[in-house]
Amino acid sequence: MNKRAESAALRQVGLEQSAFWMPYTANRQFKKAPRLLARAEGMYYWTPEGRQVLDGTAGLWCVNAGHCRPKIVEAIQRQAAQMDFAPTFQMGHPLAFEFAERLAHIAPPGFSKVFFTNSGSESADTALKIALAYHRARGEAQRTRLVGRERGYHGVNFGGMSVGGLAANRKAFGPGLAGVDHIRHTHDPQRNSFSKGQPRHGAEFADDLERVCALHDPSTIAAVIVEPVAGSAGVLVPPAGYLERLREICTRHGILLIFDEVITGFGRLGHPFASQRFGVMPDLFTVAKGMTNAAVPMGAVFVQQAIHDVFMQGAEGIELFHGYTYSGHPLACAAGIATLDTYEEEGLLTRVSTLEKQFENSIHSLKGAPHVIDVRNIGLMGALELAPRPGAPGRRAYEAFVKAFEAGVLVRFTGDILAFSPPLIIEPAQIGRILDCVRNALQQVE
Ligand code: PXG
Repeated sequence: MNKRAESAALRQVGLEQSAFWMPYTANRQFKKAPRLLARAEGMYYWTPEGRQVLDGTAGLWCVNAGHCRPKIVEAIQRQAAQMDFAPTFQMGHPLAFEFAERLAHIAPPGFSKVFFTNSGSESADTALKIALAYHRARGEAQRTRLVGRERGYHGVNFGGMSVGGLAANRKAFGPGLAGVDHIRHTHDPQRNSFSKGQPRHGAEFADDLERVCALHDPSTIAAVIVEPVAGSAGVLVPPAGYLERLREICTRHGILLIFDEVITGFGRLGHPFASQRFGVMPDLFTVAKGMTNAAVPMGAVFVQQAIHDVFMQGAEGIELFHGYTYSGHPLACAAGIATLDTYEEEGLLTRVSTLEKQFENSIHSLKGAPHVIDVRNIGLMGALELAPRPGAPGRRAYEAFVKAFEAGVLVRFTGDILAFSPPLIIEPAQIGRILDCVRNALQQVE
């Protein structure tokens, strides 16, 4: 379909009555004034009318190598024609083995096993289940409690929702998993606002885990799950020393530490994974998004060899009664291998270290712009927090987002926070353009 026919077809649908119940969207508001994207390449989207939009969010924190990269496109096309699907339950296909090997190769030492899922949500639930089953296999079946953190996001399935700590994502859906508790979040605007990189204050927030341990008896706790940098909550960067202390407490009590690297993985912080940036190793970590450059949905859990080995004892048989029809889907594996090739050829997993300072300076130059009460950043993740408009929380960020989109820049808003996570191929001038555009948008918002 040519561009004109395409937009005509979209108009005919009559979006207000559309069958599409959109995820995480104010459906009635959106359908009255839709914002559609029809094509993408590199750093840009195009609307159905052909208007170019600079992508300041890498889609949804996921298109790390930029859009429609030729190698990835070709790999998917080739694989779709060669073998569309093959089971990975008691069967296999070479690409799944190859991709797992390639992933283990870029992971920190020891993470030699990879369990495939199809999304970040499935990765979180898979990691939690592996943690429970691991303790049981070692004869510590009493370790059934799971600990998350306030303002954490681990997807929307029941496990991830239960350990998650964003109230809006939980309140409509009942009590969630039993045996879940939360430690406090790390946000401390009084001491840490306008921090560049890791905030100075707040390592002691990790001690809140000791409170939870004392309350429940640490020998009942299976795992603690946190995002190394909380993304969805609006880029909450861990205070210096915080992750180290969390690691130390978990180790002392025999609790597994799970990092949710769905956003931080694949180069966002200038290293393949955030654990490498912070020099703190979890026992398990989850990924998705940038794993296939988002071209085909896929996620995974990386597992330490020693944890995996616990499952490989005893009589032979299915060691972990868990998996998805599409675990290791051929199209996703083909996309993933081509994604890793692209990352390697262009040095994208470490490129952010060359962009980080300029990004930091650009985003912090908005200190003093209208409504801005905090600026925070690390790697190629950043957030501007706005003072809420009295009586209308969230409106300012929404209106700034719409204004920026109309001016040709896509950013992300959540509550009164504007978040930035551009593709890792971004050029310095494009960083400047995104933030200039947002500055203009803020000047137009009441
Ligand atoms: N863990 C983390 C840390 C995430 O950020 C998930 C799990 C769930 O992944 P799936 O693939 O099931 O969606 C995520 C997803 C946003 C935003 O702008 C963030 C996500 C998804 C959509 C929007 O805050 N993160």
